[in-house]
Amino acid sequence: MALGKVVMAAALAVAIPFGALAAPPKQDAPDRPMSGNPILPGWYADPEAAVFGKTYWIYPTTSKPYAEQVGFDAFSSPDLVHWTRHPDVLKIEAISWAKEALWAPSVVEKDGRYYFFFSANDIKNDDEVGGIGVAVADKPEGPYRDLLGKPLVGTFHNGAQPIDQFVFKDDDGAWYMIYGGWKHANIVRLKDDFSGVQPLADGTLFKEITPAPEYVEGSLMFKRGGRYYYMWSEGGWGEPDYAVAYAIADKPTGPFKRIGTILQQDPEIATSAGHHSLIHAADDDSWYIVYHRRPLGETSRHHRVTAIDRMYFDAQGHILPVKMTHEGVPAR
Ligand code: FUB
Repeated sequence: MALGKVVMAAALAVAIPFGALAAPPKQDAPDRPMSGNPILPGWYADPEAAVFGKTYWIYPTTSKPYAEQVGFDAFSSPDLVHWTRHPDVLKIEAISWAKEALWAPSVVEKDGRYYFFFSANDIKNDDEVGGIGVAVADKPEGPYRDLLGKPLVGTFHNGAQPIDQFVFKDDDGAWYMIYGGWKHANIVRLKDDFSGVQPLADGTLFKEITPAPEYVEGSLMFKRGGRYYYMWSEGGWGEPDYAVAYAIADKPTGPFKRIGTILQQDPEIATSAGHHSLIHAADDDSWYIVYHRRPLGETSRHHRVTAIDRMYFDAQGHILPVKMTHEGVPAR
């Protein structure tokens, strides 16, 4: 299984000429077992998908009232169909400065260690303690311990609430973090030991890259065909019209121009679809979108489930609208 997490797509992109491998939506592998949707049991949101070695991982937010969001579970699978729960891979007791609202993991491997970026406390101003933190472990399943003993980003910059971070490694080895709630997004370049931020090429530390007035939160970046794709969530996550949109640019710092919506509610399937991540299988250039959605008939904003479906590009490299399903994806 030759697979790479989307944050490793810089290396993969060399082998994928832009637009050369476009594929229309299709129903494939009818003989293989299907994952079904949702793929995780229980209320889980903001799923971060990763591939470490030959194992698929999902690190979600536990979707509960904020005061009860005091830990993270992880899930692993050999085939995208059979998932094993790893409870409490990061507990709030391991983060001295966090008290609630543990959200939106972004997990990467670097030099044989695993780094778990998270948001905590849902801070509303710079007087509150909280923001984006980072924890570290020797194994994907943890246990993770706080790396810094304080937030990595603990204040507002350019109006962006410090939440919903996504960590991205570029071709040249530079690590970037894209983040931000409250309708503003920033990009920062991380120090190599993830202990803080260092100046971007233009000298700024926190560069605003808000791609469109519709931007709300849930940033994600990947590289394909030498270009940078920026994806994000729009609307309110408690509302049915939560959705995912995207833009493309020649640099990770943009400028980005919104192209369109690719994931949104379907009256036959679910509402409130958003805050996603991606898996890219390099061997057959297939892409999977892992996202949360609200089952039809559910009204509690915390009742969000994690689902997986295929994502396709057209010949120009544009992302085609995702068809949400109850069937999910075939085993691989
Ligand atoms: O799960 C908590 C928050 O809901 C996330 O930070 C947002 O992106 C939204 O999904």
